[in-house]
Amino acid sequence: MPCIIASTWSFGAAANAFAWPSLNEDGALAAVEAVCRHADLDPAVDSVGYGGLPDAEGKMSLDGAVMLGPRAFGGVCGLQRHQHPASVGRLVMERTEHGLLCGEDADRFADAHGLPEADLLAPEARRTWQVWKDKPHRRDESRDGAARIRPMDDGLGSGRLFGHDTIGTLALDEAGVLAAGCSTSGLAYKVPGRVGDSPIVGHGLYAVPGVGAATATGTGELISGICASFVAVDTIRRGGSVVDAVREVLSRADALDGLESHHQVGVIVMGADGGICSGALRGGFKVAIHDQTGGRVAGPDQVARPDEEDLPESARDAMASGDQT
Ligand code: SD4
Repeated sequence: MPCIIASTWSFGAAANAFAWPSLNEDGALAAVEAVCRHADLDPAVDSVGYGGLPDAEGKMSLDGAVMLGPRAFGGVCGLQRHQHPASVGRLVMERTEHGLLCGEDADRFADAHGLPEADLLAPEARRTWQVWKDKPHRRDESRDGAARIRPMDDGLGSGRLFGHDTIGTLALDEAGVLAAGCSTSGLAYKVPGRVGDSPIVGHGLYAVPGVGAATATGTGELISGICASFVAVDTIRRGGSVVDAVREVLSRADALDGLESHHQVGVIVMGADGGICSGALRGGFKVAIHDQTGGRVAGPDQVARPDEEDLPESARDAMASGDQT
């Protein structure tokens, strides 16, 4: 079986390379956990975990999960004192009868399993939040609303996704085991308590042994609304290809009411044979793939709205000035 890891965004390339030995030595579950942990820890990636942007009150809260199949998944949401939600999710999967723990109880669960506490808010992220908080907001902007910024990836691995904070990853190991993982600090300046798609099976990630796996990134509410990862894997289960699976997700995303220019849905689908297809509602999404031949970063195979490849000029200016409101 060809071993392969595929992760969202170009910063996934460094995480894939870090996780590659785990895939070969410890299998697909260890690999997706390692990918998530690498992205969580890299403060140069202002996109996931430490270095990510906090909620509207300046608090960091992390969501994440791992999944091997419909009877083997675990996640946490609203983690505030521990750095690696996918690792805590793995413990939920392996040590409990449950699938998802939330908030302070998830942190207490991590404490009970000996995971170290960490300060999740990087000084640079705190400064960025402070600027956002102190800035007079226009009347049509909610101070309690998440940043209305579409994640854009220059493909250089910089991880500058501006207000979006997720890694989603899929791995297939030599034994043919498929695994999926997600880790995120969610949307910047989200309403405290908000949980997106990333820790929820069928939304941010899904896997069915011998069938396929999928992960999604972008605007969590849209991804949840179409159960994007479930739809992708179920398309394969019903006889479709990975290409069909991506097409199905994108056509459902594209048909949603009230789409705005900052909305994005990115998806990666992996078949049981390691075949991969990726797609995005709009341009700006990147996929990092690592196999025996090495690592590479590519644009999505399908884009539902290719004429909306680039952000409007005004949004680019805001990004260039670091204005994440
Ligand atoms: C969320 N889907 O919490 C995540 C954020 C994300 O690129 O993927 N950003 O909504």
